[in-house]
Amino acid sequence: MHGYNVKTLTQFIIERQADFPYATGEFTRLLYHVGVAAKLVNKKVNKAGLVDILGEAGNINIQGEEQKKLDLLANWQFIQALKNSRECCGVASEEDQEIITWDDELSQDGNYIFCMDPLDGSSNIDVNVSIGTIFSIYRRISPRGTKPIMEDFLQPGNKQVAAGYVIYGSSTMLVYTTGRGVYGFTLDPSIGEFCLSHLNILTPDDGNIYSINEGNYNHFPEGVKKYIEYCKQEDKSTKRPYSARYIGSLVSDFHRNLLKGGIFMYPPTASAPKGKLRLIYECNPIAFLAEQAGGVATDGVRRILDIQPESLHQRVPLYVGSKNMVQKLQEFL
Ligand code: P6P
Repeated sequence: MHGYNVKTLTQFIIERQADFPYATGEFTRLLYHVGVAAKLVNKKVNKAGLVDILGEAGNINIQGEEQKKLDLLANWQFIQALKNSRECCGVASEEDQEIITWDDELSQDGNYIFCMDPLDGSSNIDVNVSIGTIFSIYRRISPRGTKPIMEDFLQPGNKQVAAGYVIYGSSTMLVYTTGRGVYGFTLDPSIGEFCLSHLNILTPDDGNIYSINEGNYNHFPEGVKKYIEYCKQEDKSTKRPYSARYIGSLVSDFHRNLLKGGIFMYPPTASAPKGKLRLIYECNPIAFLAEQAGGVATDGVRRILDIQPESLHQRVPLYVGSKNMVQKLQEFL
């Protein structure tokens, strides 16, 4: 009899509930609902090629980008699940200009706020490149029983209670941290459960992969140009020249580097003088995960998690990955 010893996300969350001071099960329920939304979005992503949800949704999202239908579906799906959890009092999403709150008392009693990019890398959807959901969870600052306010969402990343991503790739994985290590769960479609597959992910201190869109090379800061040249120099003792790997989907590039070692860079460019990636729902969760796995995440000057956000959709440069690689880059910056 070949049963296999599987631990589902739900079992794991409940087991780890005891890690939480004054654990009341509220956070457990919230994370459970994130898992449900991830499974539902996965279903849609996997069928994207078949069902007519490809292509432009026609309207422009607040980023001025063509909004693809799958973006809208993923955004709606996560917001529904968060509302159903009754533990979340508000949501900040890349797809919505303003924070999302609800009028009912139960939701306003929620202790957590949720920031997300519901489907990052959506320009990759139509060409079947893996995409992802990125999320970040905070305890609210404003009193329970009221609607959350902007200050609840402008907390620095070092106040995160949890962060994670779902990668809809060759397999679908949910990777998250609550500040006690990074855990990976792989979706087993045959039982419809996320099963623990990576216990306590640690990123190598060194790697030989560098990820950056070199099309913007001419506009990079001098230090970044020098580091890229360093990556290309021959030096067997430091495994150089490194390999250039860039998918153009943050979750995919980050996930590969997290497991194998490497550095991901999105510096300021001509079209994005403050960097392209968003602090609140892209850089902060990625930085929390990177640090929990032993890596480093900086905007070139500041630790990402220490940056005090000023606005909901604020962009920052991002340099994240293996400790020694990011530190080498900082020498050039
Ligand atoms: P570029 C996708 O649109 C995204 O937001 C991230 O997932 C990805 O890392 C980045 O933009 C790619 O940007 O300018 O290199 O195409």
